[in-house]
Amino acid sequence: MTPPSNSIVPADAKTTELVRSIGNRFAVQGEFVCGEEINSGHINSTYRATYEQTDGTQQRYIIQAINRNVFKDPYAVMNNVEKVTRHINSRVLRLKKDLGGQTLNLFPAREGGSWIEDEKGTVWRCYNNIEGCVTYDVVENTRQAYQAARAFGSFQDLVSDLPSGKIIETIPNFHHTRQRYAKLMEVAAADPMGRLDSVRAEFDFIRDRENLVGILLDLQASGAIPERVTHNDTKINNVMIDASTDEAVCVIDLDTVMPGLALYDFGDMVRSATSPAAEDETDLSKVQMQMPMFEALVEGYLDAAGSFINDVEVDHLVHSGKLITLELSIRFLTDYLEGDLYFKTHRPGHNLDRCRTQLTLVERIEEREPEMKAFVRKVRKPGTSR
Ligand code: GN1
Ligand code: MG
Repeated sequence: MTPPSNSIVPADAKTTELVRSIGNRFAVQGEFVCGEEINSGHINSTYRATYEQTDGTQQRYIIQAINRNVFKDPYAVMNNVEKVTRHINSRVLRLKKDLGGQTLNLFPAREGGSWIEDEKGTVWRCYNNIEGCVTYDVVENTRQAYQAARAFGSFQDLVSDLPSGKIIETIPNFHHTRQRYAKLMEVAAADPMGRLDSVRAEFDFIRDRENLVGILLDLQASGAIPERVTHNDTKINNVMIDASTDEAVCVIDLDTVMPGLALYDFGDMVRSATSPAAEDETDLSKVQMQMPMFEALVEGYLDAAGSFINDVEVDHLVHSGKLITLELSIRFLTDYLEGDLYFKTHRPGHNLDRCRTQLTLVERIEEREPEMKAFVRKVRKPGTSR
């Protein structure tokens, strides 16, 4: 939640006033000092508020507005976040399995409950700021990749005994790649913005890979891979990394914690951590699948999750990276064809640029698939755990 310094937007008077008025409705301590917008993430709006304590120290909080266009039932999101944070905090205390000293906590609203609703119907919540940490949109070294993957693996472990019945599916079929593909076909057929002709190459690239979209769903239906409670948004900038030690401290962005497949989480790590290029890079020659980063992800993830994931899941670690990268390219292209309704965009063609980087990464993964699979087999032999 503390992003790289370049994504913090200096506050204007309007933002300051917004942060002050929302912040003051939560049970935060001290006098309001300042508020700033944190411009990361494509869905919610995030701000940081600083309050001065009576002893002169400063306390910071993260204040976030839930995007109701994406999360149709923000109360269900808050139900899940309450359950997950409570569960993790009690398990961390119980097992003394502290992932670095800080966990995510919701601050109660003054009027009661863990969220407030403003006059426009927007639901807001307030978290502690994870101090001394940064997030990376692009991983800088293999230690960060290892640490992030281990943190997401530990997260899956921590929520593994949270009954999935307690968690509401806030975005149904979120990673149902076959449905994502079908939606793209539907939108392309209607072509509401008249953009299809300009994206024929991207569209055909995706269509050529239709055979990939059902592989994990079929394995799930056959019982070969189990449904688990998973994070579902394991983009690498959703791990808070200690700025001085590069150690992962805390996993954030719990809005899509839902029943899902462990492989969707691993796949999104591959998508977001193996390339040195930004998600919206326009120079596609910069997009690469860096083998050392992939290896660090496998090591970190298996160190934390190797004892509970099964051999079929291990066999599909590489596939999951390719699949989730393809899935996100499908989602970005669908949104581009629909007129940019879902993801926040900051320039014309932004979703198309994002789609192109994903497709390039799919190609880079395909080129190195045998090497990647061989590495997984070397690290984890069938029938063993790690
Ligand atoms: C969205 O807002 P953010 O960055 O946490 C999206 C993810 C995508 C991601 C791509 C609810 O996440 O699924 O992988 O963008 N979240 C939702 O950067 O759709
Ligand atoms: Mg998210």
